[in-house]
Amino acid sequence: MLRKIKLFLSLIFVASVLTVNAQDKPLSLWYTKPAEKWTDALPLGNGRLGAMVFGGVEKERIQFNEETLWTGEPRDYTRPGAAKYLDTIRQLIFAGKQKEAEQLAGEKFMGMRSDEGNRDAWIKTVTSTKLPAGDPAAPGFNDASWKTMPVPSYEGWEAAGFEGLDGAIWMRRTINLPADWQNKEAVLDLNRVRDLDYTYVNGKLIGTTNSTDPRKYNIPADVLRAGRNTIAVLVLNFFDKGGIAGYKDTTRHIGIYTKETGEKAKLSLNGNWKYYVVNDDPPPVPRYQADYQPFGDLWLEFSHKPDEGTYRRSLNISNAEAVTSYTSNGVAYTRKYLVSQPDQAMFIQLETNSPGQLNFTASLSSPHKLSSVKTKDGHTLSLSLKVKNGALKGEALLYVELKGGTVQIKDNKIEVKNADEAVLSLVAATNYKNFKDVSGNPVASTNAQLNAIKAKKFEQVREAHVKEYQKYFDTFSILFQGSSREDLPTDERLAKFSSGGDPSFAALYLQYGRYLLISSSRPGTRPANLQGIWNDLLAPPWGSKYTTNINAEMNYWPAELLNLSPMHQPLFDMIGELSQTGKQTAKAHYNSPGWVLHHNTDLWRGTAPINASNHGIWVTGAAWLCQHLWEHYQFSQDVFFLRNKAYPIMKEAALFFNSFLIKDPVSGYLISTPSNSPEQGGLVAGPTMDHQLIRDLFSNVISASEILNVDKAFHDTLKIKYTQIAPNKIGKYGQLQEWLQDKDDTSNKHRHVSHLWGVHPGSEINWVQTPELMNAARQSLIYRGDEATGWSLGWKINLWARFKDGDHSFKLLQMLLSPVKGGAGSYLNLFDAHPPFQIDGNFGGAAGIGEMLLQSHTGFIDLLPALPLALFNGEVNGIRARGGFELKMKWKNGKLQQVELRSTAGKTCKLRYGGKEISFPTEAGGIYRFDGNLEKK
Ligand code: FUC
Repeated sequence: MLRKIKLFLSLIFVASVLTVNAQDKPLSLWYTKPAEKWTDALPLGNGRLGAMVFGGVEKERIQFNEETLWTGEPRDYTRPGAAKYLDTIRQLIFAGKQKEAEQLAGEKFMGMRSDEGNRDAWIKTVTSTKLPAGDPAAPGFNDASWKTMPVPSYEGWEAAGFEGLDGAIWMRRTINLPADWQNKEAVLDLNRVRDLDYTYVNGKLIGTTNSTDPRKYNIPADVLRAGRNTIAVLVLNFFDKGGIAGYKDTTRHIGIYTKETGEKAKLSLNGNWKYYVVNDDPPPVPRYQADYQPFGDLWLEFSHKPDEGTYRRSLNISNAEAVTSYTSNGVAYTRKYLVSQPDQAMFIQLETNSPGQLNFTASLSSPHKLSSVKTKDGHTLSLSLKVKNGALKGEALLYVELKGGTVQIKDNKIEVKNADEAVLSLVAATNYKNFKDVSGNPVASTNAQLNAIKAKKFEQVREAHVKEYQKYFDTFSILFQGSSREDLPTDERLAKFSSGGDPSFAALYLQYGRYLLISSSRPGTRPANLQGIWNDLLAPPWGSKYTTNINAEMNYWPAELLNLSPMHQPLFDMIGELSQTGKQTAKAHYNSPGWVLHHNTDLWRGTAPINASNHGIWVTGAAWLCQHLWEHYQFSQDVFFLRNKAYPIMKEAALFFNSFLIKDPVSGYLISTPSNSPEQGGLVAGPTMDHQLIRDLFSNVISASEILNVDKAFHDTLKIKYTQIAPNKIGKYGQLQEWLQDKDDTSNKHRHVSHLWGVHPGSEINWVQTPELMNAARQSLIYRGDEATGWSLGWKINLWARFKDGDHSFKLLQMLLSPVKGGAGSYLNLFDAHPPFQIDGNFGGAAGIGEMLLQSHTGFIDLLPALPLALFNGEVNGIRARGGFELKMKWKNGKLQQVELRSTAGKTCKLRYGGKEISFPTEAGGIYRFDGNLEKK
């Protein structure tokens, strides 16, 4: 009876969810098979904890993250004395000596890397380590007890199941050679090895290389034998991808050939090689910035298989819950997964419709070398870890609660037998407190987190979770009508989207972008990094950190427009922290007041230039981030925020540029130098993008100081300087110049379209005020072409929307929403592929669809400014406009039918549609309705 009541109550609950959001059904990603790859798995998150659910039946993997687990430690990233070289670098650039400028900057101007370990000593140790069984290079060595790994591994042996393996590793194999190879000179071709190798044939050292050069080693005539020959390589991998990498082109094999017959008679050495880890603790490699880390994996094992055709896994983004369901021998099994913000934990409820039939084991593991799993009590496992080469430690607890059945823990594995239902709770924490302080206690934190939820029932935490999530998600809804493929699994929909039809898939994609932002950037957490909060790799691409010359900002393009303003807060918090560290960098590197940020930052809020000087010295990160503060004010009209949070930081950023800008000796304009147009063309004077960014910052600081009635003198200075900054220029090909000189290459297809910043996300170039520049910018984008990496497609979608070419914009959306085939597109879980996975494209794409429907960057609210044919029928509710407005719109056959506008700040509203403009005063809280001709209703 109790069960029936519960079922009834949960049906009511589901029904109420449906009425809250009429689009529940389309708002799901679903599949008919479990995830094979990480990018097939479904993401969950509460801004701090992230999880990737694979949905396996016999073996379920839930990979999880905690957003503060990074490598590194709090430290000063600036290079003392760097500023001494600034003038010389500038003079070299002005004298046309770019390479010299880059070299000097590379040596004297980049930030400080973390400490290097004693590599030479380690190499000495590992190369002289004797194995008890003898010399592994020797032909007679017995490697029967060694395991095997596939060779070559272009993406590193990590990709072949050896995640986290760095160190000194022997790799061996034998090969039978024809009798007539004896006494012949030969070549051993391994191509790339990461990083250093000592390569032996039949016990003789034939080569060693410590670079990325291809390995083609000569084998002297007296080395090869008829029959069995032994190849042994001691591979030393210091960091990141390891092993014999071979050829990227997989049709080319590594191998061996005689000089006489040449490469065409090469015998392949591809295949399984024996390996033995001599030492997996190489000394630290100096790093400019830190890497975001995976935390661990939760594994569930079942000893049954699904009945044919019954399996389904899904992610419902209207309530942030994943479900895996199937029947096995006619018994139904359902797992529900959620990551709760109110309860700061992941919960998995496992149910069956046949009481007593639930049997499974649950265990924890971690890719971190310094990690261990222990049994805490009869219901709880703990996972403790420490990041290698860093200050952070992590702790996770997995707790199980049953209805019926028994639980016991054996060999650190939870065993559940004959249960009716089980609920697993996972909590995790680190010792990170803030970017300067790692004195937290993760054991105490996780104990407290678990104690707070132990007594709660799953339905209770689920209800609180859904309520909290929908507070954000339900502020916006969207419908694109037309033929739909909602009845197909998401992977099939994705495969078909670019061939047309299925406009509701675009709506799903937009809402998925909002889902991902809510899941990776809740108020009080760290901002979404390059992968949001989802990462399974110890050495993720670009450290999965924050690249500020496009990627970090793109993550937040949907925040205001698509009604997720609270999700913007973590970025503002980070900007506040960067303004502190950036002050030290401004002083040490430029001897300037204010704050500066270059093209990357990390958990520790590094602001100094990193990597190569030709692209690492890019000075306008703070200007771009400050645009987000101003945009938040624009959309919210929140003067308190402007006065207390935004303006002080914006002003400090402007103070930096006020001192940094110098007079161009040729044109006399104020220019930004040294810098670069991300990430091409090298170190230059006056890239167009910088000037657009600095003008934007100056103009926003000027407006803010007028609104707040402060800093009159500084306001006046900026007003003068604003007019002296080098202007946008149209070049000889009708293009918008990317650089100060008219030197654009019209065949340049580079992914960055930095000089179009003024079109989007900036606004100084637009059809109303600067139509010539708008045309030139459009021409530049035509030259750049459509093909691009994921985030670059995301940017171009927004740009074509600003050019008011909805169809072109949609075409790029179709490219972004295509299955990954080597290039850009989307993975099966609709994560954006740069490739590899980078979340920015998801956010850029979502915002771009919004820009097709509404733009408000020129003082007017433009309704349906770039509506593509493919989205000719639809409605949106909750889209936001600058000035403090929220809109509800319906359109049919490409024509606006009705619009309802809510004013949140009581400002005058200017609407524009179909060549008609209207302007009217509003009252805060007022609602204003119009028909498709902007006539009042
Ligand atoms: C910038 C881009 C790359 C990549 C990286 C994270 O450096 O140029 O394409 O997105 O950031």
